[in-house]
Amino acid sequence: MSDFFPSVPKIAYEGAKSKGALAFHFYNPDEILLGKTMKEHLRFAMSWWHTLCAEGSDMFGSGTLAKNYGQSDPTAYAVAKAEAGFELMQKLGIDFYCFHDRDLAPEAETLAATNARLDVVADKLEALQKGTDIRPLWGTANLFSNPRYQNGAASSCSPEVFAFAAAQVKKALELTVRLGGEGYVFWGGREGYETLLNTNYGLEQENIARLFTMARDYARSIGFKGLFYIEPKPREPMKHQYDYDAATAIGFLRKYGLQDDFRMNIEANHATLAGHTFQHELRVAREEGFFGSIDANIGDPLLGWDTDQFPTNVYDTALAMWEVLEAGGFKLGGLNFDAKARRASNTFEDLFQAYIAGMDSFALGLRVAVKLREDGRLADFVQQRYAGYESGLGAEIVSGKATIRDLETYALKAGDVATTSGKQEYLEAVVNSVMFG
Ligand code: XLS
Ligand code: NI
Ligand code: NI
Repeated sequence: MSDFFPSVPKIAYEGAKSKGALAFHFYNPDEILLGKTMKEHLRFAMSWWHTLCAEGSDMFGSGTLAKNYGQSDPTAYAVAKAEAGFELMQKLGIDFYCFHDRDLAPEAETLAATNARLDVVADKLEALQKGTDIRPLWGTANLFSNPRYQNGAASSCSPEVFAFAAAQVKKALELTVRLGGEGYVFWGGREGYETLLNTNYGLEQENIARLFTMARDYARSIGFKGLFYIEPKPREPMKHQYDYDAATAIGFLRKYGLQDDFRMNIEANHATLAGHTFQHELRVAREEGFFGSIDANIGDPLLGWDTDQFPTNVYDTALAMWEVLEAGGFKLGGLNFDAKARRASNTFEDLFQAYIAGMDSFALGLRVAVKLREDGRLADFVQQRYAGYESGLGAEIVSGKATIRDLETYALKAGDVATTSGKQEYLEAVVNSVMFG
């Protein structure tokens, strides 16, 4: 193992009572809950971009934590970054990573030279993975940073740009397959528009579907067995992002016949930007049969952009893990920390503590979700609330037997109906009693 983080030991589970600052308090990887280890339930992943690349720069100032790993040559830097990433994952006991092509290695003068650089990094990653369980949870292509993508990638007005995007996706798929990746993500990047005055909305939508279809067919042809994901996000960077939320993205996939290969990658902060809760987006994905993977982070309720903070709100993680358990758990997906330590948390120790905080928060969320299921009051309440549809009039509606005329006859005779209480406050108190009881 490399030694980029000498002050950080291998992080161990020390239990809730421990005050250790570099230890897990709730995440006990080997502990069995509902027949699976916590590690199998949670399938944590490291995000290459925030963790190994982002130095904390913002609109007003440069980075606060240098991440050049002692290298100035771009290829040597990319290789050192891979070593640092493996050290971090191994110290935290994380088995998955997520990457954009451009996180692995910076772009060179030409696409061919960039691809050659990526091959060097892929050799290194293959060597580092050997003898470990570490592999990509998913790969993706960065189709938004380079200025050529100013008008979008697949949704660009320029076929030349479309071709560059396709070439990047092809290479990113090859890397994902070569490294044993279990998924491939499309986050919309700049797929959207600023004004309809210059936009052919219909053609842009179709072209996005064309790129997805090409990618799916090519990936299958080179042996990719994993899942594709769309990661919905509204408002940023384009004012109108096409994959606004899960419902929108699912409708798109169904329209273009992509529903068998694609699932959702739900990011908490993107959900809140869309005016939804994290749980809502997971519920939509689950109920529609599109539950897939999660980008684990949290936004700031006072800010209107993607702050990508490490998740520490246990109420949110508990309700998210409730949805994950109801979906039958992760299959190929997992919990990717698409999150960065705050700019003023400017040491590598802070980065480890941020991961520990996030992993412990999801571990707590899992523990609460398991208890909520065992407690049963929430599920029982919902079952009772809709019990009317199990017999009599309700069963006739559900089975399609009742016609609109039958229902009118019924309503005319009934006079009026009794209302039932939704009991929201009681249910919120039940959640608290399970969390803290
Ligand atoms: C940006 C997205 C991005 C995706 C991968 O907001 O969260 O990081 O996860 O392209
Ligand atoms: Ni994300
Ligand atoms: Ni995001």
